[in-house]
Amino acid sequence: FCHLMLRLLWLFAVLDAVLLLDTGMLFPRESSSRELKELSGLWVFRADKSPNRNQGFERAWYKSRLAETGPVIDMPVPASYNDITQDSTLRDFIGWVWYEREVVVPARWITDEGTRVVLRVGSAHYNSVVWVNGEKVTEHAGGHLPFEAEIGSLMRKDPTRPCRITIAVNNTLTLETLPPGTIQHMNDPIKYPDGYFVQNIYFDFFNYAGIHRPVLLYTTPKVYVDDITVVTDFLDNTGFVRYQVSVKGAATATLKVTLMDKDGHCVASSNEASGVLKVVDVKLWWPYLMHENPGYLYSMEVHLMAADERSTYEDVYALPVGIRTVKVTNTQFLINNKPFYFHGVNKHEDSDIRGKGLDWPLIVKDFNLMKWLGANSFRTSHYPYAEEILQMCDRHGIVVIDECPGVGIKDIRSFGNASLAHHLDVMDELVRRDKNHPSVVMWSVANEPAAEMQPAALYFKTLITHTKALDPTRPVTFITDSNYARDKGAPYVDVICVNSYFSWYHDPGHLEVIPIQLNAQFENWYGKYQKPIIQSEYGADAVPGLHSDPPMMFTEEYQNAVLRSYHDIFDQKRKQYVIGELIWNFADFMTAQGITRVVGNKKGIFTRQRQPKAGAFILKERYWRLANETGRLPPWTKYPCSL
Ligand code: GCB
Repeated sequence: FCHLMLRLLWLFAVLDAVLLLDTGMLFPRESSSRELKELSGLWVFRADKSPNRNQGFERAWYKSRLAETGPVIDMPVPASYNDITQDSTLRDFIGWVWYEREVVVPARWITDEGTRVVLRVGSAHYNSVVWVNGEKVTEHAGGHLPFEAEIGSLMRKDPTRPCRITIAVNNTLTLETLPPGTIQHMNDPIKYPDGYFVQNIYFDFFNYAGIHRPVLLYTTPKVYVDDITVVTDFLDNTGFVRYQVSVKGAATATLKVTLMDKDGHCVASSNEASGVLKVVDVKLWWPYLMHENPGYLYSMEVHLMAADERSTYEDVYALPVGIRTVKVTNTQFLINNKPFYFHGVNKHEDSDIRGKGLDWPLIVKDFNLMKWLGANSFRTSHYPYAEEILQMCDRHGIVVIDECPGVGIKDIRSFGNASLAHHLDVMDELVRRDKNHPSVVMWSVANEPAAEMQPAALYFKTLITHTKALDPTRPVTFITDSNYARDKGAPYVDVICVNSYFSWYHDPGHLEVIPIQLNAQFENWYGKYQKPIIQSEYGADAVPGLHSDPPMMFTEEYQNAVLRSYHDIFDQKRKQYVIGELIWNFADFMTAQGITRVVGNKKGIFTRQRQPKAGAFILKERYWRLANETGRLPPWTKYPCSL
């Protein structure tokens, strides 16, 4: 009993911390009280190619139809705009681009004053300003995360007009954006044309831009469920779901909260806005290959009723809930108190033509490939991925290390107060968006920052403690490279993640250095911090179809040899404190042009078109073997029959 009380007290304490974020960012879902209208498809588009990129604002392009301001083209949404046309100046464009779409909504959305109409942008790169019928409704700094604005009242001003949505998006990166970058003006008239400037970036992926995720309109009643937070635990075969529902639009409302199992049976219920739901004979959420029934989700249905002098309001929202726990010891990562070994991949949101635009065929293909490979996890290198992807992870039991866009923090000026304040805001937005996903088991606050610089120690201490305070239920990491001087964040993290490219960037061509250098890497980090370690990146470029034996760099044989050599050391260290290995990268991806990149980064084990290189088969054999050893596979899945 005592044990149970302690559990419940813990649940209450941590939930209060998660609640510090008081406004919600619930994923828009249809229900009996909510309608949804996707604005995917063709938008009107114009890049502002004026010398200062500011003509659109100076001439107020949002005030009229975009086509009336000058030449426009068709642009699909969601998609990056870079690879859609044959125009290299649009591919490499830096500055403001303008999107526009006219929408007609059902009349009742306008006539019913008790309806809220919300415009939501899943993500746009990077800075966005949004107008409806020429009036500014919101702006947002940073890509990868959603933002929204209530626009019903504005639409009601002139119900006869269709609703014209204008979104201006600017992909310029500065020292204070995430990721950071710099704009460099080249003033030498002998070398450069007049007004020439470039965007410098410090990360290794193409700076795709545009509206990358769906834009939609959705409705809620005037009194509505604004947010739901759940924190889960279990003891023996009883599960606990501590929850909190935030209501907006009324001081009081009646709530009914019901937890349903997969078959639609109610397993627990309550009439309170917050409390603990007790689930007998709980079915836990398990990772793929760790259990015969991975990714089990309950559905928490929240039913709200409220009234004012004019009307009554009813709102319904259903949140998928997975019941599981996550803990870290000095040497282990525990999911539901069982050791979990990450055998997975690093990904990118990246593909031909659409760039970083959300694409369902690609998402489903990638999940099929990950499952084929026997991967149980991935890291969202180097920015938050679409919520639709995390929902797939919840359902399929794919474990996620959720990374914020803190990549390429290399300049000392990017450790200043303004940068830190923005980084903290981005972590707030990320935790607010992803806190309820059972698949998300750890936050990553940055990738390979220049953490040896003096201000980094305080920067990362503040950032990591802030993140832990936001969400005490998940461990926090930051990703370092093999330079030991860059350990300034290490004292504060729960898990050490290290990227290393022995025999590639260091001692290129010398495969024989891998065992000694990798061994030293692990011993040094563990010796100093006694924290579990994930090899968060390792790999080698392989141009598909390029062969040589003995292996040479850039051939499929060399990639194989690097993988095998790393795996030998992982097999020694995973018996001690190494808790995971994530290949760099799942698939080839586009980068900026440069002398080390031949049409992009070729470290994928799949090509950009998702066909396997030889390395994919090595990884497949290994991952299924690891799953058989570390997981709890039922006999009939012991080995995929294709092996
Ligand atoms: C890294 C980076 C990743 C790069 C990779 C590479 O350490 O984290 O963004 O793409 O190395 O291939 O150079």
